[in-house]
Amino acid sequence: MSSQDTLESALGDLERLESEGLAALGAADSPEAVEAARIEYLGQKSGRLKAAQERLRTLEPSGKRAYGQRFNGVKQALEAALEEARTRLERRAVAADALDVTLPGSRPRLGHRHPLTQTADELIDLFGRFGFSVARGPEVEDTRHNFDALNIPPVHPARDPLDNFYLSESTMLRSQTSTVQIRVMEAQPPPVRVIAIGRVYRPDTVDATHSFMFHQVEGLMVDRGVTMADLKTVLRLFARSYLGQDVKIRFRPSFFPFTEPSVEVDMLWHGGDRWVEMGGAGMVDPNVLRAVGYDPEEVTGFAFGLGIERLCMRRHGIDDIRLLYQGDVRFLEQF
Ligand code: FA5
Repeated sequence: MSSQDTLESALGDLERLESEGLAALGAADSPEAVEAARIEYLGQKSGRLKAAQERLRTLEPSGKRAYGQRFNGVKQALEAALEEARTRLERRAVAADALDVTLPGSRPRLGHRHPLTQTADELIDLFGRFGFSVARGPEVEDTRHNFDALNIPPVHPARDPLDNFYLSESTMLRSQTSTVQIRVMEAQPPPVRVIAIGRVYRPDTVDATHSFMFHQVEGLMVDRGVTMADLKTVLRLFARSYLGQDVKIRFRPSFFPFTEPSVEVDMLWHGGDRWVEMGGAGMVDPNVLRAVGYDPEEVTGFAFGLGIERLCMRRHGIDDIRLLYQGDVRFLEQF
């Protein structure tokens, strides 16, 4: 009778072990809690399952079989519950790393075009409306395009190594976009009506209106009967369209080897008490037309080259050219 009781109470203990173990593993909410439950129930040294297994020895032989079967069932149930608890935590860790679609979104920070690029795009648009298409030329130029074909002879002071970035005796970083005039005329017969926009390089001392690298917009129009009046009209129209109807510009007689006559174009700076040079211009010199195989008796032309930085500065009230190259977002954001 007493061995029967022992089996009964042993089976009862197994039952409790199972339900408590399943509850503990089911409730374990962290890797630490799962591990603690594992040690308590399935621990090899002093786990409760181990103790239940040892109890087998104390039972009457007649009860061993029933107890052993039940024990195996409990063991399998607890091992399965441990496995399940581990999988559950793993899944939750993966989910925590993944995108939480309930969080408020963070807006990507969109940039915009640099003010100089904006200016260049507007120039292309404006001159496009005057019938000018866009031409391009290389920044690494040969001295023939930068000087010779522009009627600048080898002895001319503009070719001084101190005033240019030479790469070799016959190649250089172009010092002006006038090079593109030559490239365009070499490539096509008249009539021509193009602008060229790009970087130019000069070892100038940097100050509020000078940089060693800057941008120019070159304009060239060659056709029958083109006159200085056309040049002045186009530049005035352009200045009013880009800088505002009230902008004041003036033309001063000047000299460029590749134009005759030549002028310098100034704009009244913001604040209104100072003239700043916007560019040079003039009627294409007959020598230049001849050098590219055009007949100066047939066609005439005008050309101009304007500093894009200064146009951009005048338009936006920027007082120092260096601001355009510093990449300071607080400055750039304003345009
Ligand atoms: C020229 O470069 C001539 N090629 C312009 C030209 C074209 C004349 C076609 C006739 C026919 P100039 O060196 O003056 O000219 O430069 C033109 C403009 O570039 C200047 O008026 C100024 O606006 C700008 N510029 C000149 N040097 C710098 C500099 N270091 N930094 C910023 N802008 C400059």
